[in-house]
Amino acid sequence: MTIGFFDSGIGGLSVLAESLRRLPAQDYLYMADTLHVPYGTKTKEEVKDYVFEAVERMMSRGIDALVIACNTATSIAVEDLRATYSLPIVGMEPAVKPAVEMNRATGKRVLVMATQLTLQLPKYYALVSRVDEGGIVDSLPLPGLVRYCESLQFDPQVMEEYFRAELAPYNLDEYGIFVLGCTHYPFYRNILRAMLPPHIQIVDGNAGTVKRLSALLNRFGIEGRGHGHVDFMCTGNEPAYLDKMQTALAYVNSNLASAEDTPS
Ligand code: DGN
Repeated sequence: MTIGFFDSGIGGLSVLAESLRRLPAQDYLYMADTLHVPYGTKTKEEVKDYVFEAVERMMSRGIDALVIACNTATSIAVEDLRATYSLPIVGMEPAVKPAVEMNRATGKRVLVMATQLTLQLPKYYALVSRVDEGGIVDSLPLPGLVRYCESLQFDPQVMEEYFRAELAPYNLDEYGIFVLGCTHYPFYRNILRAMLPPHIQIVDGNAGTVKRLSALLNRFGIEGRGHGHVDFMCTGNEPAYLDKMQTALAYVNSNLASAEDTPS
């Protein structure tokens, strides 16, 4: 059995890493839409076409379940993908609901970071209006961050400077929790952890997505008989692509959420 993971680039590796940890007996096919990354600044229509083209290529390689390991692509295409393909499909959602719950006791605000497109879409508004009873959720688009990540820019000094500039308008004492609502952002978990005041928790939706995947695999009787083998595909034609994927997967592994800041 093979589980397909899709993202515009390397961001979905943060979800794949979580899945390799929790579901090591599956095999995986990872597809990156390297021709069209980043998605966050494209139109809805463009992104939907790109996602369908890439998923079609994954289908022809043969997958038994699909994870849309990209918040932007999920918001735009997951319902249409489910209507088109009969295999189990799991998408991403910024972890706003668990964050609001985990944060309740602090009385502080919640900051959701994601791509511009994710934060503009009706799905996000619907999510926030369902859970944000006290009007405590703020949203911060980080349009430059996917590009940094795709160029494997993980230098703590450079990235700290970037985050300090983005966070300058915010009074960090007012915030109790940050939500990483784009699958590229957990690459920066350790850098953020080191620079943020210790009272600010950092959560992402990766563990929740892998739990949903696991439940769906059980429901569909898709048993794990693999060994955590990962094949990589991309839409572009980059000779160094495989090396990049492997470097990025190793790097994101060292940034995975620890059990205590994982939303259940
Ligand atoms: N990783 C994608 C997400 O979770 O939204 C963003 C990718 C992009 O291309 N901007």
